Amino acid sequence: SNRIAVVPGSFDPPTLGHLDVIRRAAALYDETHILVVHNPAKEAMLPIAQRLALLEQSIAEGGIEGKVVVASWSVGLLVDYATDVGAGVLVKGIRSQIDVAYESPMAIVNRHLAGIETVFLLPDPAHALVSSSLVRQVANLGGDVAPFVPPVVAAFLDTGSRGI
Ligand code: COD
Repeated sequence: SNRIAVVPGSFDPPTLGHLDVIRRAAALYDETHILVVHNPAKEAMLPIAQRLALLEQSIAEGGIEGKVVVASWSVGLLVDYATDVGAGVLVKGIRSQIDVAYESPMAIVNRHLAGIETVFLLPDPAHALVSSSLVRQVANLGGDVAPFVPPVVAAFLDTGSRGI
């Protein structure tokens, strides 16, 4: 069904850019699954369980309306999760041409694998330059991440409760 969408990502940590895409997806679809996927290409900062908790709190704090489910996926293809929950659409946020180049081959493969379409959403330009990797760098060097992340994420990173 195309009424159910999956928004996949590393969300390490969730940013205001992620929240912008989540808000737009939740307004478009009857049911939106935010799926935390382990990306083996990136060195992780937060454990998956922590990312799930921060996403749930950010979504509640952001007053995002609609049916939103937060889940994680670590075995098998992303499209297997989508098929399992009856989703016909993956939603990805596009910051720049680099995202288009990175996402396009995956979108074609996912359509071949499972007939699942990928919908690209453009963020509010105010958040278009924010990335989790930027936030990880600023946090690791002791800088203030508050302009880039939901308040609950800023509070979590500020308290140094990451255990590093
Ligand atoms: N503005 C708008 N969109 C944004 C912003 C921003 N500031 N920041 C991030 N986004 C978007 C990203 O473009 C992406 O769509 C999403 O939010 C998540 O971003 P990240 O950085 O948290 O996640 P990524 O880029 O590490 O994505 C990881 C995935 C696991 C989703 C990705 O690698 C993927 O789809 N993998 C497929 C796994 C699979 O099944 N492979 C086989 C077939 S290809």
